[in-house]
Amino acid sequence: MKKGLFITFEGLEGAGKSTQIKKVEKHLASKGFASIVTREPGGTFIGDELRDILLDIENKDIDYKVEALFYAASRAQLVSKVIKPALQNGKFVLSDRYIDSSLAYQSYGRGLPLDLILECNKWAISDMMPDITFLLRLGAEEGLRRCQDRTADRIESESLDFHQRVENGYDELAQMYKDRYRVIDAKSDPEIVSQKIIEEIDKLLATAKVK
Ligand code: Z5A
Repeated sequence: MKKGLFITFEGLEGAGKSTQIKKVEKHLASKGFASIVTREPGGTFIGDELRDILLDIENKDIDYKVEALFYAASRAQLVSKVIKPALQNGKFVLSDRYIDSSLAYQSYGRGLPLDLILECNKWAISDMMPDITFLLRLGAEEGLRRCQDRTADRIESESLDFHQRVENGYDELAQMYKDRYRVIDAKSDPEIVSQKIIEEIDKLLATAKVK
């Protein structure tokens, strides 16, 4: 039976997901909660192999269906080998991207049918949905600007138009899944962003009566 809490972080590249996850992990540790951090795609041997294929800039001709299935396959392996066991052991799971990334990028970004991406991923994750999802909201231009000093991978090197479709997709998802989503303005200073996230997590801890 599931005991730990499952928290996911979503948003465009450069939104600050990894930065914030480190702060949340520290906050939870200060309260005596053990957590593990996962990152998608990847996080298992098979997932990391798929990550290499998915992000390799040489693989520009990948079929969008194959792309969607590889992301879902990486996620299925991560859920069964890492996320489910950690939650069953009472740990918190902090995941840098999860199912909503496929809805935002493969459906809103690539134009694949939302219901198919959703169904295929629900099967992949055995219906293991997050307890709470933080959308770190940042405009596509600002996100790309934050990451301009590093070498762009296959997805990062997509057009601004693609990243804007993903941005709009996340906004629609936040409306669709109001109960699960917490939308956080990611433009502010990292400390302010983390205060807002931690406030929400503390509320969740209080209501979920996690001991
Ligand atoms: N993808 C997909 O298409 N479908 C899927 O199902 C999944 C993923 C799961 C994975 O890339 C790519 O795969 C991703 C979506 C796609 N591509 N895109 N675009 P990744 O794992 O390599 O990258 P990412 O997930 O996009 O992470 P990121 O670019 O590293 O962003 P981040 O983790 O959100 O940001 P960060 O590393 O914490 O910060 C980035 C920079 O901004 C860094 O210099 C920070 O110091 C700075 N930063 C952070 N916060 C702030 C604030 N508040 N103010 C100013 N500067 C800040």
